[in-house]
Amino acid sequence: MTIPRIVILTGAGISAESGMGTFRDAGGLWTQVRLEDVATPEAFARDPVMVLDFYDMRRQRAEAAEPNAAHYALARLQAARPGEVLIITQNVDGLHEKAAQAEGADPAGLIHMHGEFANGLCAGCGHRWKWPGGRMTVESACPACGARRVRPDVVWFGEMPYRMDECFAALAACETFVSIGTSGAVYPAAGFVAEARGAGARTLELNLEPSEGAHYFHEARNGLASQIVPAWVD
Ligand code: BV8
Repeated sequence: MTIPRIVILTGAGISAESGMGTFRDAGGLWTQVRLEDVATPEAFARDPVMVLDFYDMRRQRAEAAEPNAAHYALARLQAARPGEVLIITQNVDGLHEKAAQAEGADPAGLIHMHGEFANGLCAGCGHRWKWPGGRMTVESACPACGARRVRPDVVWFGEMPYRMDECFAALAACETFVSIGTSGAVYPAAGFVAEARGAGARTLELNLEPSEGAHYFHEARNGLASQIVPAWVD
């Protein structure tokens, strides 16, 4: 990918209107279950059944979910400006891909820094593959090494997010940084706006309400992503 002129960071809020739920809003996932019990390597080692069930429930919800107007608007922007727009998503729900396929956008313009529900990962040999569907259990075997240590390909707390070098290179060179549907609570993603602004980019927050990092943004528009993102794109 060429150096993108526009870098867009998305979080759970862009998928809220697709029925995916968020983490820290009222009724969010972290109000229902402790992240320490389901989203750390220690939790997986301690109780793999609980962790695998938590992700199975969310994967099934994602498989049934459809992108909303915000996902489609970003995909239209990417299709209209090939190579110029990079989406870095914290989401693992696959909704940006579904929108990109529908709008003919290049999937190379998408970085899943926290992984994807769509893949299985072997905690034994590190093999990653497209999850064929169905439940992921402690009996699931790695197609490469046969080990029964299969986990969802998502980045847990305490693990290094994916493709950070590419993310920071894009933040250092982009003209515009837009953050959509994220509370700004989780690092390193929460630090992206400061990186981009420090490198001279214009920064914009599109969110239901001001995030924890709102003070870093030159401009903010608050409202539902399905309304304010298409309004910004179009
Ligand atoms: C790492 C997995 C190092 C997949 C997730 C103290 C200070 C700084 C950092 C730390 C610290 N203590 C610990 C850390 C590090 C830690 C961290 O940041 N902890 C936080 C809690 C303080 N970070 C890490 O561990 C990261 N790794 O640092 O590694 C390292 C170095 C060397 C070697 C090895 C390791 C890894 C972080 C990734 C964790 N995995 N998810 C999954 O299960 O989904 S994080 C999880 O939170 C999700 O990925 C999610 O995307 C992410 C952020 O949440 P949001 O997306 O922002 O969602 P949230 O609900 O919070 O907010 C939603 C927003 O949308 C709200 O603002 C709301 O108003 C808005 N909204 C709602 N509805 C709408 C809307 N907006 C528009 N329209 C709507 N309709």
